[in-house]
Amino acid sequence: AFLLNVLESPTFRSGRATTTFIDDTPALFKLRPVESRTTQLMTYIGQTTINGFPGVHQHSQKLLPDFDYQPRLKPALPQTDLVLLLHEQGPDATAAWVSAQKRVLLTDTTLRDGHQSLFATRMRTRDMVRVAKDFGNALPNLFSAEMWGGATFDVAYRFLNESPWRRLDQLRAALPHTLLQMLFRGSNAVGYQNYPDNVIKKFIQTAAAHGIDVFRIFDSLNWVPQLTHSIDAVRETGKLAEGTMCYTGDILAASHPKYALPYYVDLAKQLVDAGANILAIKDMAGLLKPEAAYELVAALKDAVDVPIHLHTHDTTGNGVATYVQAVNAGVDIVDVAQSAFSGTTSQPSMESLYYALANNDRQPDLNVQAAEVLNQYFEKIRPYYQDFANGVTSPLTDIYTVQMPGGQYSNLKQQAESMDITDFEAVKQMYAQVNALFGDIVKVTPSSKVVGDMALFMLQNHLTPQDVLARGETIDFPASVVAFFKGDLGQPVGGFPQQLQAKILKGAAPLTERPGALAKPVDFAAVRQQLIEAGLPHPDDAQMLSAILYPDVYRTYLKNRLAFGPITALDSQTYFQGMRIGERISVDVRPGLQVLLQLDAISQADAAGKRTLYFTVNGQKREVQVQDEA
Ligand code: 3PY
Ligand code: ZN
Repeated sequence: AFLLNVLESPTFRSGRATTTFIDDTPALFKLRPVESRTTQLMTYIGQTTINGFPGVHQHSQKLLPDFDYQPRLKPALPQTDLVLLLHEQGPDATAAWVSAQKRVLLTDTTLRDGHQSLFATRMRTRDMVRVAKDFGNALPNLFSAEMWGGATFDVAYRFLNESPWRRLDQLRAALPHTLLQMLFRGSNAVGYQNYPDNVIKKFIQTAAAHGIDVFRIFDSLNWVPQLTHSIDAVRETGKLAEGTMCYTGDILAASHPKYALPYYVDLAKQLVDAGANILAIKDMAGLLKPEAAYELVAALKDAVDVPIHLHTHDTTGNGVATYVQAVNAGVDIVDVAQSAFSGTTSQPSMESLYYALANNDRQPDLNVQAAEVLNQYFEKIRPYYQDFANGVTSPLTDIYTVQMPGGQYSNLKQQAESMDITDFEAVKQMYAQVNALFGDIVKVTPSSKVVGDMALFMLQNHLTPQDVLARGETIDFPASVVAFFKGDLGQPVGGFPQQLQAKILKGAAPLTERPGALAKPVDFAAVRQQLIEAGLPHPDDAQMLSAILYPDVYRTYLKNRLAFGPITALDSQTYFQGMRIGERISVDVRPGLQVLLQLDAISQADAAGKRTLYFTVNGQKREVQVQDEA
């Protein structure tokens, strides 16, 4: 319990988890009793009821009745168990099996990019795990389920108060015959900055040990030197390395000369030479139009021998058309989501694609009725997450010129609103102008954030691109922009625009090397020792990596876990909305231990602003006090 004290130490709070804070803070070791599980639950429910949850509106009524989901589908085994194949014969044999399939294979992204792109990555593990058996039985012949990486890691800890590692462990156990896939940001791992090489390698080894089979590895500038280290690390684990090219521009238009077909063909060859078992095309903004998809896939099939895996977003409404043409050109795998979590900024619908390929001899091997039963579950839980929706309800074709990734749209909108910039059309136009100013760069996490930060900065300060070029040396640019021009994210295609770079760096020398190669390795033994001293008796690699990647967020997570206890067992409406007077819930705090909780009354705030919530818990009267922050 003394962990709680440690976690409040300013050093831990500052995010410098790799510095030694134990020596300086002996007072951390005072023990505090851990509250009972029921008190922990009442405390969380009380706080959420009184003070709300970030981003969630007050709802006077439950949005939908609670339901106890029971599996509905009969057991179904895959034709070929790819988990077994990968385990027994390795990644090259598995990739060769993929290449030999006549039908197009599917990756289901519902549990990662689907909810990341529609609902800010807020889907809770509980809502995934209870449908996992049906998921496996509905989709036995999937290539993979993408269920980890990208923003998952950060959001799970920060907003859902749950461990992403535990999610991985639980889904691994529930889906023994499905390849599990993650999105890995290359040198940026699952974060927004470069990490030392030893952290990247340790992360990949640990994720593999917890059950990730397919690592989709991208770099936010398509800079190959930042990918090779991760590809090597994945190959050492015996898992599948997907070398990824982020798609930008338009290969069939003259508007983006840097990103013509030969650029991608050359990049593909470099990735395969670097050891990629599979080549992924990551069309994060949904810019790849159907005819361009045909040309690109056909050219890549000629150029490389590994399977081609295509990822798009349906932001423009043309996702299924793009996939149909890619299928006609021989693409091996495409990414789709369950219909209820598909469309607009998410992936195209699995079921729609299935029907779009009727009478095509490459139609996927899918029991579409079973998929539709599975989809009913996702339809049912979607309302839990509606408050996090990004407001995109119909196709956005201006994305073809703005080139903003699906996942960035809502973030940037919120960022703009928080700065009192309400004209989002102006933000979008400026985003495109900044991209041109920067020399037309690949825009995906984290490079897309740099472009977004600059666009907002220019709008706020009434700057045009001409102003920036004319008097940039007098302008104090946002930190992310300065870091980008310093080379902290790596080197963009064709290099930096040098005049602008000089004005932004104001005499500082830019890096031309890979930042990860220069970074000092993290001393794992020291981090482990600090966690032990902080009260985690046996920190494992997963805990250590969390403390390294997200020190502040992880610290708050540990602190909340002590304060709130088994809140991952709460139903999602209670988790996000708290309770209304008269409501009753049951919580399985652990197997065989169920708590019945009813909220009876809430007092007015006392002089100190505290309110009392009166509960009946398993028939007994209980109460908890909460500070009203309103
Ligand atoms: C991520 O990095 O989270 C992405 O989904 C990028 O497209
Ligand atoms: Zn995506």
